[in-house]
Amino acid sequence: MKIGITCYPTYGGSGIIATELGKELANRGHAVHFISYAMPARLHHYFHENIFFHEVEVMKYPLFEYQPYAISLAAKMSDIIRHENLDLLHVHYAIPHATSGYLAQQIVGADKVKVITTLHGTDITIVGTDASFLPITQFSIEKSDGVTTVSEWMRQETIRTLQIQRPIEVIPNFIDTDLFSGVLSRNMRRCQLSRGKKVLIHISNFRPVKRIKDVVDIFYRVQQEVDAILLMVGDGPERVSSETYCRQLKICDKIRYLGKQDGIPDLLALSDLMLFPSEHESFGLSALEAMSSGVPVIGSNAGGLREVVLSGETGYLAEVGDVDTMADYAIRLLKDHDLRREMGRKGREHALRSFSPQVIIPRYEAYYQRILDQ
Ligand code: GMT
Repeated sequence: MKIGITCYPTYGGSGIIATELGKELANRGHAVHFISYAMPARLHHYFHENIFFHEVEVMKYPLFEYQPYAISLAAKMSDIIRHENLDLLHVHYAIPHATSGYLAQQIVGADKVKVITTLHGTDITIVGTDASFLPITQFSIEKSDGVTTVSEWMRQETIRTLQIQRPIEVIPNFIDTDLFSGVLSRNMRRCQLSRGKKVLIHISNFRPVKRIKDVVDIFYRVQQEVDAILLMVGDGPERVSSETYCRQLKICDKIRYLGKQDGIPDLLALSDLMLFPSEHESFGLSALEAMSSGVPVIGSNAGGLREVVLSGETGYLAEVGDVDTMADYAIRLLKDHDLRREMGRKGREHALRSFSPQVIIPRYEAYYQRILDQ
């Protein structure tokens, strides 16, 4: 197939999934055309003969106080659909990609290309349901030829909040289980970060939905009982207030803010436990990366995370905001090496069985074919 993929090119989960999906499809012989305003982060230093990148440029003009990216994207999409003869366009994150996809399809003709939209989470739960976007989100989803999302919770949430009539297919996220194997690289074996202490890790975009203060509160309780450090990986609006809070608690010497990192597999291989106390997650890709690396996850009993972390087997889930219970679980796991290792082993097994590319990519291929046959 000839497939166009549009996503945010940054470090967010939706961009990562879109890029890794493109790579896997290219390995299976499909031609994959990425269309975005910048090359997706996971495509840097990666060359494949079946992968193409088309950059969307938005003309600067004094009249434009806000640059109209969505329509420049639609124009670029229509050009690539026509000249590369794309069979389908798979857009990740509804706003504005599903809208641009619909517009591009109208330009080239609905018989020329199918548009598939994957809903990733905040495109529905936070952005899409905001009054300023609601009608266009609903419209663009209903007009897509196919709609997928990453968990059953997210499917139900989309129907509940947007009253979507069209069927939504659940295809869970996947990860490269060879890359996230929990094996320390040579470079990391030399790393002096932990110095024999237990390592807790949190990875996110530091947005309010991630409940960053809870991460620090949990760690505050943990470090009173266990000799441990916390790695805070990623960056975003809550980082500064979180650092200020650590100073107030006087535990800055035990918390390392590492910012955005490429070497996530290495950092996970070094870790004993992941903290993921989000308000909700459509899926929780970082939790899956941790499990695949053999790292148990302590998180919230909310949203799609319940479909990823098996509470009591691959980690523990507690009610949103219940930092005491989460800290108790963390302390129990950090003090019991055998329990932690067993949970890590089950997490790895669960990742391999349910979320590997070998399991998930054929589901996307079959879905594409179904939509093309309609
Ligand atoms: O909030 C984020 O983590 C970023 C966001 C994105 O679109 O990049 O993540 C969402 O999509 C990921 C990939 O499907 C999911 O793993 C995350 O759970 C989801 N985030 C939320 O639902 C808050």
